[in-house]
Amino acid sequence: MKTVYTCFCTDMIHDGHLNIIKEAQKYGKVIIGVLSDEAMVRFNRFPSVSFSERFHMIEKLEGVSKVVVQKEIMYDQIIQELHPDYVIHGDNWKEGPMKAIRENVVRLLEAYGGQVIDVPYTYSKEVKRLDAKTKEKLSMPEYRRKRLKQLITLCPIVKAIEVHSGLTGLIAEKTVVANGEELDQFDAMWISSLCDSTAKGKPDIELVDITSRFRTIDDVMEVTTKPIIFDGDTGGLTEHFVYTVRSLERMGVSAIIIEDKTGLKKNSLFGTDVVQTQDSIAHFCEKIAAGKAIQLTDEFMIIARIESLILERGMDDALERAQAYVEAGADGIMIHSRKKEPDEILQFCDLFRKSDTRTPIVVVPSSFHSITEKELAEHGINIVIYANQLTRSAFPAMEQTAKDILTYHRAQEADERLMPIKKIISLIEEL
Ligand code: SPV
Ligand code: MG
Repeated sequence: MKTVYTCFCTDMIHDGHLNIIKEAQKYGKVIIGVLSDEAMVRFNRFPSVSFSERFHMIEKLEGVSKVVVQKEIMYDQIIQELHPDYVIHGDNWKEGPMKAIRENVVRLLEAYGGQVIDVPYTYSKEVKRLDAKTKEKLSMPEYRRKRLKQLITLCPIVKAIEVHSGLTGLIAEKTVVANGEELDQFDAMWISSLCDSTAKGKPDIELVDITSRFRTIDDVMEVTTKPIIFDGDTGGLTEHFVYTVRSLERMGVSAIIIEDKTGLKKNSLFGTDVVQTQDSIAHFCEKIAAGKAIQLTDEFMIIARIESLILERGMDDALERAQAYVEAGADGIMIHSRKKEPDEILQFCDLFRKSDTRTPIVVVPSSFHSITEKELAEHGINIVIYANQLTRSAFPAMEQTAKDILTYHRAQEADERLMPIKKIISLIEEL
């Protein structure tokens, strides 16, 4: 008997899946692959139920002969193992990033005369409703908050991008690329103090108050499901910081990063060009400990950011602080640098990892931007934050458009570069 293979990467079974099984049965014995959590976060969205629950859910379906694990998004390994006569899938994979997966399958099957079967995708009201329900679930505080910790265990390196509005949130949420044989997307979002302030036309000196920062988080949360890392600047007074921790935790934010500076905070990328005061180890540890003592879940993370390299205080100072902050309860360490080369960051990570293999390390490669995620991961880094690139790409584009309109006294010249009106009015889906 011939075999028909399909891969499911879903948290619930709807009519669309049942239809695929029904169609598949016409061709032979049905084998279903369940996509691993690791692959699912890159391809689709974070699974809201565990892998074993998803596996059992599919095992129980009628008409299924065998259920297997598909470890990777691309089908090379699974096809080599199963050698199916057919691979069946909804025809929605002919468009968008999923096209790369279909091409991969076609190529693999062609090698031995296998065939792809495209089944018309089931666009029913019920399918749409169930899909929206899963997505909504992921946006709820109790699901979103814990996701950063889950991702740290699942991903070789967690990739976060800066967001400062609903619109940038949507870019972080929805951008997926198909790079040859690979699909990828961002895992998390960074609410940067620099970009949140810049969007409001204000300097990055803790001037935008916490209520306004929360408002930004809320705008982002309304339209996204991915976890949020909040740039908490210095954390403010310890007496205020504890309230911030409580609020963020309640909102469903996954982590706050606070930096060991005191007094008037200036952006780190100014380095020693401006006066910046580093906090004492003892005082900063007290702040971390107070935050940890007040939080109510095990899921929320307080990450301590070390400014020693920025302020040219040396590697030993950075390492001493890292150890002290971890002992005070920090759930992670962020080490920052404004050097063009990543050497001091990598040296720090290598030395830190000699005595601490567990505490997550976060880096922000804004100035040392040539280093790849793979290299960072090889040095034990767990989270990479692209802290300001969306703001920096939008500003010159907007400025050029303003200049063009002033130069030509009309909008035609600028318009050629712009998103079509039809696209902008339909960019945001209505409920
Ligand atoms: C931010 O994005 O606001 C940061 C990172 O704190 S940096 O600007 O590099 O200091
Ligand atoms: Mg900042």
